Amino acid sequence: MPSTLSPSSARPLIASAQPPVVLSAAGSDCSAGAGVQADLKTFTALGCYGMTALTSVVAETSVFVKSIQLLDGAIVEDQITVLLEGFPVSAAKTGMLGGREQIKAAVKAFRAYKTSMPMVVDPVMIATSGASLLEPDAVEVMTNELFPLATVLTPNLDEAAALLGHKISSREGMEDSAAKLAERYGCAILLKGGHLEGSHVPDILHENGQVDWLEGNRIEGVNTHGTGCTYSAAITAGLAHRLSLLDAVKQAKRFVTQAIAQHHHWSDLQALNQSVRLVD
Ligand code: PXL
Repeated sequence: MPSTLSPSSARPLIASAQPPVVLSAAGSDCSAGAGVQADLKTFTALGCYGMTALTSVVAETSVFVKSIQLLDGAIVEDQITVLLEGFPVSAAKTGMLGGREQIKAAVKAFRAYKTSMPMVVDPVMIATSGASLLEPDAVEVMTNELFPLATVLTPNLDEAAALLGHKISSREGMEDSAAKLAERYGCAILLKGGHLEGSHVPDILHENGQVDWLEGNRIEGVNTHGTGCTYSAAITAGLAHRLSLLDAVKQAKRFVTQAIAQHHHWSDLQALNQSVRLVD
């Protein structure tokens, strides 16, 4: 600090107000558009101190997944445990968990410290690029053991269709499906309509029998890799700031929409990826 500044006029390097602490248990996307990297950027942008428990490492870009390595359950459990033991975590989310072993480990760690902390569960199954991010035999463990910990589930239309066993292609279908999922899993459901055809991107929040639609306009021609991760991380940040679930979702939808509108153009990289894919 320069000696001409008196202590009272000096701006502290670290703000005294503590940001809420949030935790994401999810996979690593080395291209940093999705996964824990997207979560951390979102947490920071929304005034939270973000922490991560890695479940898997994915070698990918926004257009293809090259390989996936799932981490041992023991290290997944230990990361979550030390963070919940050591920090005042205000809210948590789960993203890509990958397989049965990782889901069981995360559930064991969260159950051991389950407080009234809100949990956002993003039932990640398939990447935007089309690659599977969840082993097929893990769906049952996810629904039976992880979903009961959720404050809110955030499926997209494909994930909701996989859970319900039928396609969803209209607003009426979304309303009906959100109600069915809320009843089946006993928690709030944010069903995201990004995969609906047309220029509108409506999402529906079903919470304790109350239904709210969140409207949005499609921004054409943008790679949306990572938007699901960003959305659920932004909801987690809002809940950590003690917003109601509806307000947290509204704020998160605005944040994601803005992020899509201000996307980076990596046109050279995308061209390179396309050619890598051809020879892969
Ligand atoms: O968008 C879902 C998702 C979650 N987690 C990781 C991912 C992706 C999509 O690619 O890579 C690590």
